[in-house]
Amino acid sequence: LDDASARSASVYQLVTDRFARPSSVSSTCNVSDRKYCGGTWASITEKLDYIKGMGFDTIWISPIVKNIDGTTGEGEAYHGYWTLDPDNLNSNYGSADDLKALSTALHSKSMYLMVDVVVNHVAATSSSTFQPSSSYGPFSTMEDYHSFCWITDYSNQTQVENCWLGDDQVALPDLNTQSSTVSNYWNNWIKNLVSNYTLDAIRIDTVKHIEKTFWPNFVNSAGVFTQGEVLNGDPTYVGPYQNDAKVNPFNYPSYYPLTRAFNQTSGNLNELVTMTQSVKSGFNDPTLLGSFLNNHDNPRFESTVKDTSLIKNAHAYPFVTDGIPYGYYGSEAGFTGGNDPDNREPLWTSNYDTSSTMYKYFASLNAARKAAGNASTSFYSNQMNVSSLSSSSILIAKQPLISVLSNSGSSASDSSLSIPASTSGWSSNTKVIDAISCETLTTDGSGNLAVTIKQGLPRVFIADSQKGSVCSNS
Ligand code: ABC
Ligand code: CA
Repeated sequence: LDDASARSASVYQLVTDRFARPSSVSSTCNVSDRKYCGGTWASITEKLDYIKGMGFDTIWISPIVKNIDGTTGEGEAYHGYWTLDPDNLNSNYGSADDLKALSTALHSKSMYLMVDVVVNHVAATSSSTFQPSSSYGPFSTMEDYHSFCWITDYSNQTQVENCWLGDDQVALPDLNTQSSTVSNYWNNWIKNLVSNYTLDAIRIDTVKHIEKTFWPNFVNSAGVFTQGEVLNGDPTYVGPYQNDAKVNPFNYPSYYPLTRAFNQTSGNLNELVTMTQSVKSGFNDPTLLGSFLNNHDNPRFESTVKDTSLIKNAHAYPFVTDGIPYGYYGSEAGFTGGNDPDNREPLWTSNYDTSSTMYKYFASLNAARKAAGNASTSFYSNQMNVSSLSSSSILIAKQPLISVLSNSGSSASDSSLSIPASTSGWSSNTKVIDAISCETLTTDGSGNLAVTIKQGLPRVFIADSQKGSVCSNS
């Protein structure tokens, strides 16, 4: 994927060990054990229609390289982030042929493969006894590493870049990315990885832990779209990673206000509106950020919020706003896991039910986004306008998609609002459809739309003439 095609992607993030496993494996998967549960690439391949049925066209899988074996004080490396040797694959997930078969199967369904890569560090069971050796593949000498120090102060950027993540149980020895041996290795590695497995996009781990000057060459060598994790809520901190380092960050700045806007009926919507403005001024291109509500590092939104309307409004946000929407596996199954490791549940317990409310809900959101993109070539690249509509709702105008999100909750009484023609761009007597309720409404003689919010549900409108497959099953 290049930037332009990445904008129209919709990504389903899965944890390889937990998404699907061969039917021959039947052991119980206790998330709190932090052990491998048996998920494989071949089993993902068998479940692509389940993902495609929700309208996602891209999958983000866990890091694929060989990790440290055995168990640690923090369990096994089931998540894939504890690199041992980047020149080999993690055999727990399958073989190179299995991974190639996954890539081929995706492409035959017009889907895309995004692989997670960790460049900042490797892993070891102790900081004091860490000895580089040939088991670390290319990184076998002391010169390949920054000397040991823990990151203790996240406001000290030198420390963030050159000291070590992890703790006494699992240390993450920090690679000396300033060494040309190390950076040249990584640049060749990513080029070959993309080519060997025909990858379409890359998710980059721990971006803020490597100096910005490292990234442009790495991104260039990858040659495909990259979405990077800069785990920080401040847009002025994250912005330069897109503007200067050329990695497109996940929208962590919006993530925190997003959760606070919809986690209760008195949530703060203004903070979210203001953040959309800060993001516009802080990033060269907000339409290339990765938008998400859930992921593998944060407690699921549903772990603390139980109101079904609040949950639906929060999940709608990444799909009706600027940026590339990311859905996290298990959201469609109503999973409620909290902090790592509880948010990494096995999906097989859900029986991959395609008739659940949330499965169909994600299909509706993806259909709305797709219809808007098909109707207008500039939908994905034009920036949205977000404004306050009432004390409990916001209006998101990203023509031709016009949405109203509310935090009044499912027990709220009906409330009437008006979407002004000046914001929507609709002309008089235009028929529009709500992709969520499938209700059809018509604008008045001035192009304004009278809308009733019922049970605090989100409203996602598109002109009926542009609806494509929206509501085609109802
Ligand atoms: C293991 C255990 C956990 C245990 C933990 C201490 O150790 O499994 O149960 O709680 C992988 C695994 C994890 C594992 C870790 C460490 O390795 O997935 O299960 O945890 O061994 C990425 C990945 C992540 C991955 C790694 C390591 C990195 O997405 O899955 O973890 O390869 C930092 C990093 C970030 C990293 C994250 C886990 O830790 O920067 O790259 N994620 C502040 C800091 C952030 C920090 C964050 C969390 O805390 O600024 O740098 O992230 O510790 C906002 C502020 C932010 C602030 C947040 C909390 O609040 O603006 O700055 O973030 O308002
Ligand atoms: Ca580093």
